Amino acid sequence: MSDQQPAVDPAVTAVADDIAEMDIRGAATIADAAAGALATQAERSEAADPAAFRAQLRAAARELYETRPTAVSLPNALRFVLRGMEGETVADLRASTIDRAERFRADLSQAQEKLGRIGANRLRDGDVVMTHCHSTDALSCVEAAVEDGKHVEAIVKETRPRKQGHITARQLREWDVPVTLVVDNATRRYLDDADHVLVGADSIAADGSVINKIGTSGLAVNARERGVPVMVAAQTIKLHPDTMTGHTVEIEMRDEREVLPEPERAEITGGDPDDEGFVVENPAFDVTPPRHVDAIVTEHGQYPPESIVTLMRELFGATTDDPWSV
Ligand code: RI2
Repeated sequence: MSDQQPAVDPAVTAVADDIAEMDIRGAATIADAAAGALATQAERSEAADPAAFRAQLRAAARELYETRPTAVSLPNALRFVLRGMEGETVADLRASTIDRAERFRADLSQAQEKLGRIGANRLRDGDVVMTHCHSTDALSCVEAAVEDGKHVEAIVKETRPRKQGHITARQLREWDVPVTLVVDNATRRYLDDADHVLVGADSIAADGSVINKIGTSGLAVNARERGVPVMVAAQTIKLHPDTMTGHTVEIEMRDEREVLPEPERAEITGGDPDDEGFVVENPAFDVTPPRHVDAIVTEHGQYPPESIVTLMRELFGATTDDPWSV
């Protein structure tokens, strides 16, 4: 059977591996890389006929789809590109797929710029934002505010276990934004110094729930208690259309070694790798209910979380399909 599997180009497999390992990470960046990988598959395909070409593209999309389950930007990107694959010949299919992927990538970066300009309107001169993880959508709001001549400062949460706060801090320093880095446990104390909580999203559900890096929900609850508004910056590629029909968003559970390296584990268990009484869990995301979110900022404007479903219906219709599983 295996020799009948459509050939997926090694460059696509390399992108899929990088997404799974988080060398390529962040919902928008993953979507961009996945669209680029489908274009590469189209470019390099040696399929002899249109059916074989389509099967290869679907197989490539499947491999990319199976890397990480939570950020809906990935299936949304794959769907968008595969739906644009049109033509009666291999040459036409190739050209239409590459065009569609290029359009997707251009739209993505434009959407982020627009979103940033809208989000920047919420930031006043002298404001302090508290960030969690590393979100290019969230940082585009700070970038636009700085371009507008506003002085913005940031309290950057480290974000265990992978410390993406370091990426945020590096980016902000490149823009000359003053940064205070704090451990996640210091959140509540430093909320007193913040004017906004500013985070991104991996997926947004139809009821306005925000699925983002683990720790976001606790941050939002604390912010509500402290009276600090919570702003979620999310391009519409993060809207999860399946949630309109009752599906839930799968929360990715990652390898425990991200939390506890093996030598440290051995210190706890006395070197017993089969100690059933000791468990490490590593969920990558959590769900922040809409009541703890003040605004979702998209490239179409800002929305109270409860009304995001209207935008979702408008952009995605009522149903979705998985063209890679045909
Ligand atoms: P942008 C990240 O997930 C973070 O949760 C971040 O808030 C979100 O993606 C959105 O990032 P991970 O890939 O699309 O680090 O705004 O697990 O860049």
